[in-house]
Amino acid sequence: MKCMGCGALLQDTDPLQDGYTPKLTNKLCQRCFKIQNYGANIASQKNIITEKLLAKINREKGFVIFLVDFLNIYAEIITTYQKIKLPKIMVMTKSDLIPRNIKKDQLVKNLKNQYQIKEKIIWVSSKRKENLNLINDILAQENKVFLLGFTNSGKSSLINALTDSNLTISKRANTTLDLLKIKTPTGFIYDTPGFIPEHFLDNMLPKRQIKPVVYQLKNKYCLKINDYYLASDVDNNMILYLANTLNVSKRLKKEVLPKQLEVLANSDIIIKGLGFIVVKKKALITTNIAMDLIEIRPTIIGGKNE
Ligand SMILES: Nc1nc2c(ncn2[C@@H]2O[C@H](COP(=O)(O)OP(=O)(O)OP(=O)(O)O)[C@@H](O)[C@H]2O)c(=O)[nH]1
Ligand SMILES: [Mg+2]
Repeated sequence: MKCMGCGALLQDTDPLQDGYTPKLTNKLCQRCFKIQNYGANIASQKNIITEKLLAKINREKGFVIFLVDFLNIYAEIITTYQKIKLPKIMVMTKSDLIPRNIKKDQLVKNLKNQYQIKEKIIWVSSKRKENLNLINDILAQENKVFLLGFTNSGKSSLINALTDSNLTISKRANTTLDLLKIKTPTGFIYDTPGFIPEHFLDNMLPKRQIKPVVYQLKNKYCLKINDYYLASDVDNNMILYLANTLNVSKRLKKEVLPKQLEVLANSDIIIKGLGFIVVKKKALITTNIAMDLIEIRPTIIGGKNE
């Protein structure tokens, strides 16, 4: 029997392993029980290997809905999406978090251009139940649908919003651990374990709608985001699309930051797992953030990248 929250095989022998339950007649493993009932913050250590999961799905027949969260889109995510051979669609979820100043349809256009995505992209919110009819239309047409995406993109939340299932949802990575087949009125939808990015910051998800914060940063100042620093060699404007829960302030530059990035005007500096920062002017950016957590792209918000 599989745990109905995360898909792990239920077992009553090793409390330290996934799927443990003291009683095999339970529907949930102990971890899911604790997350669902006490809001426990427990991450599984299971190693989800992207290539293995992709190969498994690519052997199947069916339709793929690939979920992305607009704050966390970067090359690794798009490359993984492109490796899916089944007919597919990209769905940008958590639309309730997208700031009001961003026109969602324009954002979709920018994403399609930037990442050369041929398939349709639609946006939904599981929290506000927005556009769920578009997903229901797909479910009505396809009898076997796989919901794929990186960890925390909101796959299990979407299935819970669409059906009366009780999948485990959490803000930590690695919540769903194996495929779980869920009945829909006309077929099946599969919840799947999230792909795990090679490098990212876990546990930094925003709870409320993002308010982009604009910093006018004179070049003798730097930005402090929790323990991360960013500075520009010229007076610059930076617009932060980050969780409102982060501690952001402006500080005088004191020491030289070890890493350097050259960015064009209107670039996004993506901090994987955190969100992104739009840099308005061409600059040399210095920072203490590890380079494998960072990616630069022309901004998806709009503006000439030069
Ligand atoms: N604001 C908002 N938050 C959402 C939405 N959908 C999911 N979330 C949050 O995103 C986090 C991750 O949700 P999950 O449904 O567990 O994500 P997942 O893709 O199933 O994650 P894994 O099982 O680890 O792959 C949770 O904190 C959810 O509450 C949404 O539409 N809006
Ligand atoms: Mg899940």
